[in-house]
Amino acid sequence: MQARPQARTGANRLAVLPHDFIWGASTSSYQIEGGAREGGRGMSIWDTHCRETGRISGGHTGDAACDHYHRYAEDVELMRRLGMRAYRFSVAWPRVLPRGMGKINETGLDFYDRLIDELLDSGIEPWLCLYHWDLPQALDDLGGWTNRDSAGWFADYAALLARRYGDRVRRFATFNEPSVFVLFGYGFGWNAPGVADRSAYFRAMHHVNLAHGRAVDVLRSLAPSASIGAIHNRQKCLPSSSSPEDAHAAALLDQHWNRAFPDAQILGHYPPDLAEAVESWTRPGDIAQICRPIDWFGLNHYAPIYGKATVAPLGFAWGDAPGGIERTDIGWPIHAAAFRDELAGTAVRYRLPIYVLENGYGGREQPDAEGRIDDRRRIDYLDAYIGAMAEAVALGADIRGYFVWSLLDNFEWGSGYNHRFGIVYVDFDSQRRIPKASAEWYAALIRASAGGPPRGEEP
Ligand code: IFM
Repeated sequence: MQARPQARTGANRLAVLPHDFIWGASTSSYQIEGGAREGGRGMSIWDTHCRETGRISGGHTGDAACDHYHRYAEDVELMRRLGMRAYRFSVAWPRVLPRGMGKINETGLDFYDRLIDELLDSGIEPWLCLYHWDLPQALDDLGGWTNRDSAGWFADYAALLARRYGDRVRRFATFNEPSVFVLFGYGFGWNAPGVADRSAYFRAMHHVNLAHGRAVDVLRSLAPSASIGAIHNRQKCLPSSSSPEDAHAAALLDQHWNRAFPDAQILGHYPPDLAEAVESWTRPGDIAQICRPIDWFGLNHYAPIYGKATVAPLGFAWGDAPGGIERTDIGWPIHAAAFRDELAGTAVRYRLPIYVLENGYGGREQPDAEGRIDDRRRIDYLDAYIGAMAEAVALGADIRGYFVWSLLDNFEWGSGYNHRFGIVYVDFDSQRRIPKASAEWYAALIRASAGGPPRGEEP
């Protein structure tokens, strides 16, 4: 490890955080595990997508990723040394159910047994996310999320995980960023399964919401002491120009990106401009099935996003940020006050305890001649964003934890291995891990932050 820097988000600024505030890190199965052909794992839609020419920068795949499938103990030890209290990971559905349903793969289940036990032995609380985008290919062959049966497939998968891990895992999340994988996977066709179709998009949206509600019920009945949430990206949607058409597109983007899932799941209705399109896929009782009580809101945030007017198929397009804005190395705008506002707005809108389950800086850093990675710009970003989170707490938002994205540099979807989000550098040739300066900074911040006021009752 490198020399220990002091946390700059000084103890004063963090004194508003509750004394048992949870500091952790998040990852996801396809992005780090590798071992794609090992232990009986089935194919996922990302295995397929990565093999389609031109989909992923450099033709990269998650076949090896960070080799976490074999190196999980080393990764847990890293987190322990950094002082993390919690780790959010996802289970690869095709690793435990190679065809998505039916025959169970014990070898796959054993892997997560070992990971969970290693975490618990190290004093790190496991936060298990059921779905971070790697749908079994066999289910996609049946229509994937566009098939209404997907809600039942997901409920059965949730039951398997609750029965197997519910004795040791208390924190369960249903989906990570449903609006991203549904919009990019079925609306724009950029992500797996690469579909760009208006009807498929709205069907998938509704079925993912149904699957969420079904899974919440299953988890409650099979793991009665579980604390259950869902993870949504919340980002300010701004117009990419001063035209009224772009202003309208940004407002529409907000309904699709920020509200289609949490409004349905927590408030029991779809945003106004989506309701009619979803209606044709809705059956009596669906909204009640979707809107099941949950215990917390998992919030992911990186940067504002920009809407641009277009006619088809959804009435908005992904716009560029205007010039003159400070950006991360990979080009995402840096705007910490927007994070504060999203946190404060989410607290008021949904009235649930919030855990920040993703926030981080995308860079391209490489080790220097001495093998050190001095990622100052990531530290500056994290310092500003964690400070903004503390401001939201001071404004009254009930925020109970922060998980940095990500523990490790990993497979960043369409960008392959070119964008690095880790606080720990990964040399993808040797699989050597090198904690960056930001890892030491984060460890110092965790040490410095203990000691705020107690908070309300834990769900
Ligand atoms: O890497 C992703 C993650 O899988 C979902 N949220 C955003 C991250 C950075 O793009």
